[in-house]
Amino acid sequence: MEPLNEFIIRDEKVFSGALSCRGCGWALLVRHLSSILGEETVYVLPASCFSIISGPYPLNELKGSVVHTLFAAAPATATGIRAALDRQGKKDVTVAVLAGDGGTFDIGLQSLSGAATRGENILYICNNNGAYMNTGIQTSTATPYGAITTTNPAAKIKDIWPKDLMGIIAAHNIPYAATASLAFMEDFRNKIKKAKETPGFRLLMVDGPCPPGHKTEPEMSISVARLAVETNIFPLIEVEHQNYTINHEPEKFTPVEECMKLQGRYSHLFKNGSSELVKQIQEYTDMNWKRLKDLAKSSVN
Ligand SMILES: Cc1ncc(C[n+]2csc(CCOP(=O)(O)OP(=O)(O)O)c2C)c(N)n1
Ligand code: SF4
Ligand SMILES: [Mg+2]
Repeated sequence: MEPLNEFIIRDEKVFSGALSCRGCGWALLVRHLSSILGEETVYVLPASCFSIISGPYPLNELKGSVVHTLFAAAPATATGIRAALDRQGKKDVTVAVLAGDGGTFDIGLQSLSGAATRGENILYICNNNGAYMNTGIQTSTATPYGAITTTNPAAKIKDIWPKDLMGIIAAHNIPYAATASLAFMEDFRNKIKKAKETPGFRLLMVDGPCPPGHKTEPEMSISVARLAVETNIFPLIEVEHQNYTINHEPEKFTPVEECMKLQGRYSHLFKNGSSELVKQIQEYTDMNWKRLKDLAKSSVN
């Protein structure tokens, strides 16, 4: 693959005036994604904040075709669209699902697994902002441990570790899966290009800044996303047929609290200094990082 070696949008494929909050990951993600996929793309949207941001017809934000579908059914809808396009001989048209973590980790998981197992020629993008943001910050199985949402019971914190979606999707033995961050734009854009050019079922999971949900200042979105990678909270990896590659190794150790302290959803953990829970989150993060390094070491690359 010829790398893009740039992070500038030269060919804008969205109209101005996105309906997102300021500092929203969805808005930036889609600007870059669409500039690489081009107008000959069918976007399939299950319910999420992006259902709103994409705009009501005829005021669509995206230059391309947009199909809104049920929360649970995006990969199945995309499968049907793919089949219809292939029947028309339009094999070069990309079919891209744009889903949130709720639509991916929880409600659309069986449909996702079905399409991945069948090896459908679909590009699946998950904007993982760690909760059901569009309906008021409810917990999903992607919500990080220790975070406050509006639906956690009594103690008001999430006390379950998030699901390993990349591990689940890797087990489907698909040709290409990767994580990406808006703070590492060159890596992100190259992954979109690679995913576009790889035939078969492909998945990208992007860390999604969300100022109202994470309780951050809009201008901090990229700094927080960068720290999530530098602390190993959100490692940048690729998985090709179950072979792991680590794309960014932090040059120095940065404790998780550097990233967490900037987000109001964790403020309760720092009321009297750093809490026992922060220590547990650090241990879990270190363990997960070591696990990924071991997987990469034993992979055939
Ligand atoms: C079957 C169904 N249940 C609930 C809803 C209401 N709903 C719309 S968007 C949304 C939240 C989506 O969360 P996520 O997938 O994480 O995307 P985000 O809003 O965070 O971008 C919910 C619960 C719905 N549209 N359909
Ligand atoms: S609530 Fe979060 S994900 Fe939704 S539009 Fe606002 S910033 Fe984006
Ligand atoms: Mg979400």
